[in-house]
Amino acid sequence: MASRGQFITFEGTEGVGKSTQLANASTTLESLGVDFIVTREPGGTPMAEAIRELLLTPRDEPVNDLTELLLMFAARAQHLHTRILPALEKGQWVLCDRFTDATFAYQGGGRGVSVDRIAQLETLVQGEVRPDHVILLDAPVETGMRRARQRGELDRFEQEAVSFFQRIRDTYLDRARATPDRYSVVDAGAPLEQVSARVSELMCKFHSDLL
Ligand code: Z5A
Repeated sequence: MASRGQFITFEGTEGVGKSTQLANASTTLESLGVDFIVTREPGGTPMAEAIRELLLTPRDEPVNDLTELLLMFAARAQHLHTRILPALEKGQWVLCDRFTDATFAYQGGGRGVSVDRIAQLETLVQGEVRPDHVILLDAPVETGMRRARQRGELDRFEQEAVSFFQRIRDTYLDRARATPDRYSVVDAGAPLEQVSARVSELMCKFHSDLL
């Protein structure tokens, strides 16, 4: 029977380069002969992608914080149980663009939902499942916002103020300090070649640690 795959998530404030580094990490894993899937949250299955659409679309109706939180976890339940866990059980690695750290950062740090409430839903939906490694791409908020804004139209989250993203960055960094074994904090404000080299190095390390 194949050993369980590694579950690796990519986190950070908007525009820090998660998509770019997921592609870079994929190239490295291919060169190592690792079988893997790439996915994202919210989303990753047709139903969870439909929930993503609900969450990201700017709307006139104010969105209640609890509604937003429950939709994040509804999408996660579908994604985790129908896509992520089956892949891990087959021995595939899972590279995921955001996971529950984003909920602690955005809904917790950003919106002010209590950590206890998020932790209760984390246990309900995930049981003991947590990422094996979290790559936290960290850069000044303005750097990521500038990069993201060059892309054009802003989604419902991207329309928030700098202070919202600053609280998110602070929450991510606090979480990384609290469990340093699980987090790799990468300076995402550095030139692209440097960030990519560091992320590739981490992929090689996670692979060699299992040999
Ligand atoms: N959300 C939430 O609230 N709660 C949750 O639990 C979850 C999510 C799971 C969607 O996420 C929203 O959902 C998100 C949080 C919320 N909202 N926000 N903000 P998303 O991940 O799809 O959206 P995003 O954070 O806005 O990601 P993004 O804008 O797609 O950015 P990215 O993937 O981190 O960056 P990128 O596309 O790789 O790079 C952006 C540009 O910068 C691009 O032109 C690159 O070529 C360039 N780039 C990348 N790296 C560099 C370096 N090092 N130097 C120079 N230029 C660079």
